[in-house]
Amino acid sequence: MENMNVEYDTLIPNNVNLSNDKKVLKALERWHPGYINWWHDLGPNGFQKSLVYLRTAISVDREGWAKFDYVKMPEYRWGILLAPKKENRIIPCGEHLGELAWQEIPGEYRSMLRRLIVIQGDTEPASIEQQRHLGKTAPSLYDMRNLFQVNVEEGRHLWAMVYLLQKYFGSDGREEANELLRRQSGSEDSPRMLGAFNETTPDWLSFFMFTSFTDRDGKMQLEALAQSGFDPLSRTCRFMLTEEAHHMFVGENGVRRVIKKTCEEMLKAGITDPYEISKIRDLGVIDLPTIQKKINLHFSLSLDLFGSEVSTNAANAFTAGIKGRFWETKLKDDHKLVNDTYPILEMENNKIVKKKAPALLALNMRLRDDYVKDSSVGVKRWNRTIKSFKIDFETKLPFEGFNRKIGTFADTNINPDGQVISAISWKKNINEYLPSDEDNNYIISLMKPVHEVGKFASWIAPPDEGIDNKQGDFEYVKIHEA
Ligand code: BYC
Ligand code: FE
Ligand code: FE
Repeated sequence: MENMNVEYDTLIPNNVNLSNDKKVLKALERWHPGYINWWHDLGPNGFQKSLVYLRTAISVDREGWAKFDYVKMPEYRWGILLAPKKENRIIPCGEHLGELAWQEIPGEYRSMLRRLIVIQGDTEPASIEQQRHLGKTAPSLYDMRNLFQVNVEEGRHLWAMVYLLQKYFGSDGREEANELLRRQSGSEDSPRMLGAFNETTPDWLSFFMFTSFTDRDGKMQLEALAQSGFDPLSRTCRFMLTEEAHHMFVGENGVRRVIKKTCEEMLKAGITDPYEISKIRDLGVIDLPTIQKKINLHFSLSLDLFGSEVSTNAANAFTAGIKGRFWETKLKDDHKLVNDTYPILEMENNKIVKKKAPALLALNMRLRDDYVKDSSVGVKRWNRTIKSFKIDFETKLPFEGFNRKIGTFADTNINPDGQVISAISWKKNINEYLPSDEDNNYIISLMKPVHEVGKFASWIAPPDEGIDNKQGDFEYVKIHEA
């Protein structure tokens, strides 16, 4: 058995025995100051000296996970943590199916692996940059704590990818690691790599939508990379997935609490029509149609993260055994897919047609389908809340072709119901589909910080349960105590 204890005596906390891997330790120690500078410049704005009630992993087994304590964010013991090795793990798909998983990089797949690891690594600091101003408008200390928990863990995910780059990719890995701190979300000259990570997250409803929908893309991509025949990547992603669950909880529950508060206030005021927008806004809550528009926006941005429906990149990665499907090992087929087909949607003469494509080429579409299924579970929960107030409204996921920039639907105007429409009609109705400036300004106007212990902003209900079973009057962030 290899030693999987977490070392805290090195500058870089880790469970990969870095104290015996001096070269990599040195490389990471050299990267560390840049990370800290980046964290101070582009990480959470303010609160760096506050004490935040954070969860830190002290070991990678189930029992070791939940250690909660007050920590200053820059002192959070992020660390490089890999899930335990599975002895004799085999490559689950592609042309190397059944061979022992690789502990070193196979030369012929080096650049493909590097690209995937760099893209994955790029999203992590990007999300922190996108969320950096939100601490200032947190609707409660509970929410502020959750935001910072997500942020420090995304920082750890960056470390996890940088470790792989530094350990396995030599000097070009080092360069890529430096580039990860140089690109910047929303920058003109050196933007983050994927579209959704250059958008802004200007308000807390956006944050909850982002963690519901975009972190869920993270989950799906990590599940696919956890199937990798490159074992260190698989183990890294398996551990990241344990954190991802909390990110999606924060998002899905956050949206649910916003919905709940809206419904409560409508009921109290005797408003049953969810489209009485101005009356509902007078109550200091966010009307359900605006919440739906936010869903439309964040869901469509997140779908773009799956790439094109038909992709040779995806086929190559699968065939190489570098990236599997969602829960690959549980699927009952030959795991090679050479002769299989998969149903896809495609634009043809301005019509949406269902077609069969070679299954290998359709792997992005397949992962996206799994993602849509996973997302719809959350939507059902939101609707259960609305229903419990007997309000006649259902949130729903827009059609997959709506508002897309990547893939077959990119150049077509399609409404949320899935009808192809004219450019004129799109322009005319855009404010019904996506949040308008007025909607966004209204939401921004609600973003007033609430720092009193146990109190919540007008537009969001308290959670049903505290973090770590804490009571409602728990001080999740000691803002001024240092
Ligand atoms: N934006 O064959 P195609 C997370 C490019 S989120 C810009 O269609 P492929 C997190 C593509 O790069 C998970 N460009 O797609 C969440 C390619 O360019 P090149 C992040 C895009 O390669 C919240 C070209 O279009 N991890 O962890 O099969 C908080 C043709 O590509 C986009 C991963 O994504 C786009 N949206 O699939 C924090 C896993 N889409 O190379 C963290 C690693 C495509 O021809 N990445 N392009 O110049 C991958 O597996 C794949 O690269 C993708 C794209 C799924 C992203
Ligand atoms: Fe992440
Ligand atoms: Fe995440």
